[in-house]
Amino acid sequence: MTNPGDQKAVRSGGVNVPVPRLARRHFLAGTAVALALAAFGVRRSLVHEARAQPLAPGPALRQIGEIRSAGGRLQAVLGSANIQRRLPHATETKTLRHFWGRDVLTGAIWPPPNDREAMNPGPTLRARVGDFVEIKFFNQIDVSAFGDAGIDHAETGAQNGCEIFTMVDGFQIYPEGFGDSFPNCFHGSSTTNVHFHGFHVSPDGLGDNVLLKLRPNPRLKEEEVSGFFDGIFERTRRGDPPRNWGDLPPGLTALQKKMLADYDDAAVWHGEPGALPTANRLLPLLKEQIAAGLWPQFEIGAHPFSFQIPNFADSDATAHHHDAAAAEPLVAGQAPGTHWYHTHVHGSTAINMYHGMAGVFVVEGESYDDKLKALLPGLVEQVMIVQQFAEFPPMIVGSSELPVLTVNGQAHPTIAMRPGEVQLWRLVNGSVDSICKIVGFRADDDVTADTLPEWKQTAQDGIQFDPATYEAQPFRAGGNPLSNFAPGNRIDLLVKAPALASDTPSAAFALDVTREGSGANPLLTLTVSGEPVEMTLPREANFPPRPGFLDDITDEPRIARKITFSEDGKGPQIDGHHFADGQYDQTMILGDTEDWTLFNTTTTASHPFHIHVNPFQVLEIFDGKTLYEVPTPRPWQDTVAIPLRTDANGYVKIRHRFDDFAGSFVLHCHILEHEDRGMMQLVRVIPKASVARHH
Ligand SMILES: [Cu+2]
Repeated sequence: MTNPGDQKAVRSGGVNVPVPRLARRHFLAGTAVALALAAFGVRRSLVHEARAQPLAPGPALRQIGEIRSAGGRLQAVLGSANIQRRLPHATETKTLRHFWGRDVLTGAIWPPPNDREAMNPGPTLRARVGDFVEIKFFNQIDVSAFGDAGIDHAETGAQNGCEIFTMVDGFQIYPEGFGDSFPNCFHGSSTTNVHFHGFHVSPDGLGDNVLLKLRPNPRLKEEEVSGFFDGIFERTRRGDPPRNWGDLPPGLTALQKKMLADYDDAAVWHGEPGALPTANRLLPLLKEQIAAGLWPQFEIGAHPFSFQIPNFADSDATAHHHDAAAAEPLVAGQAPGTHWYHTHVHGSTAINMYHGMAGVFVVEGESYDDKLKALLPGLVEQVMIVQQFAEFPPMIVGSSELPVLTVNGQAHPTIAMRPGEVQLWRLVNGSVDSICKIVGFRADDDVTADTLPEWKQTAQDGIQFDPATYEAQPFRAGGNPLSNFAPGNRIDLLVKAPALASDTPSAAFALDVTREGSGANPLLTLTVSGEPVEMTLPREANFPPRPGFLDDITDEPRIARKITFSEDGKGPQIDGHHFADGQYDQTMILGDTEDWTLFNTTTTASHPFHIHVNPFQVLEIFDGKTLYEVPTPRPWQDTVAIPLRTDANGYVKIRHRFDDFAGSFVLHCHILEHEDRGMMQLVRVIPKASVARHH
């Protein structure tokens, strides 16, 4: 299947077997590497990075534009669109895709219109627990602008559905060199959606619906859908949200049906416009899925995200039952903290994340940041997203390089603090494949400061620590296989700048991180200078307690599952198979507690496991040598790197409870090349109540 925007390029003789614009010698070198990688999976060992590079303070950390909620509503327009940018260390400008945003209340636009240079994440979204999220999401990507560079030309029926990268002499690097086949391959890269990572909301309909595939339509005008979307938001606020697709405003569904019919009529198949086989047409699929009671997966041009961020009051816990409908009390709430959003269409998650299509979503709340700010008046926040930028996933163009880690689009930015100051650093690992661990601060040898900066982790994956966990700092402690900053992970740190000696006007420190397969390297620089400030890090006794719904799970697990992540020469798989469309690999019952043991048989990479909707607690983690049992109270996570196989398979044992929301969603590896290539499962939570009877 193709996109409306494809036609121009294809009709004018667009190349179906695109050739990356690289010099031939690069192809040859790249091919040898690609073949070696495909055959032996030795990617990580090819990475060489120097240890402990000297400090080289970079530019001041860019502040990403924020769209903030007001009056209980986060009102934003978010768009996916083309952008021209020069990638880090590149000389040529490329056409990439990005997220832009507009604050509906202030009219402010991100990135700023005069910004022609920077690599950008999407705007930072900031709301409070209990707020309504009202996002008008557009896909305005112009596919024809990508020319013959291999973007989304694969679904035209001319090939097997996967993106294709070929050397000038015709040798196919991808997918042949990797043995990938549709749909578990890179494909469909101009189709977008948004995953709200870390959100405890419905996975269906207008919520955190990653099964949605929003096709581009750069000609659709905002005003054609804006009024319909406002009506949907208003209904959601008064507790009567649309329950299914047929419950949407009739004018909107009529417009969607017309755009789907236009697409079916115009799409190119085997070089011929309008020749799309029935099985590939979107309008018949829509009707079929509606008849089956599903939210249809294909929409065109625009989609409204409309949901409330659940506000859990401890008093709600008295009604502890598990058949939550809209008006019923919640069993769990939304943890206030550092969450994020990113594109999540199977087949194009990696490439779109390499283009930067992700942003931070800060959820504020009384139980966490309100209390930290009360303890630390004047507390400054630094909101940071770590990303890697590239035109294509490096593996498919035969590159063994890991793209440089950037923070807010910059390599090695600098944060300035005053002596004694404490700041809250919110860090998101939005990289595609870098399993990181924060090592700590380091000073240049010639700098004398009384001490290094102090730092304490306060939250993991946007979920605040219990005071005892804050005291124990398990993710910092050596001797356990926990990594705190794999792709998908978030960490909040309270960082306290040291006092300076009287003859030292300023000092600089590197914050070092390791990446799996390489040593420690500076992620950013902290400089300390100016008038000293009196601020004190919280202690266990005054650190904010967790709200009741974040107590450790004490329910007995009803079911134990074992799930195995492997590569083993067949590509990235879970339980011995790739992602299978329409096949539920795990079905859980609403309200159940389950223990899952997640194994990793791969010797070259940890696989960061992520599941949507509900977080979990790690009980045990094993790196093939050392078993670490996590003491209670246990931290919560929504992403955990399953250690790679050493003497034995690595594993993680987790406990989770499937609260509040029935529906279909996914679990997957957060190395996004693995996800796109099939290391993902479709799962569902079903209500306990059933009319089925045996007696
Ligand atoms: Cu993986």
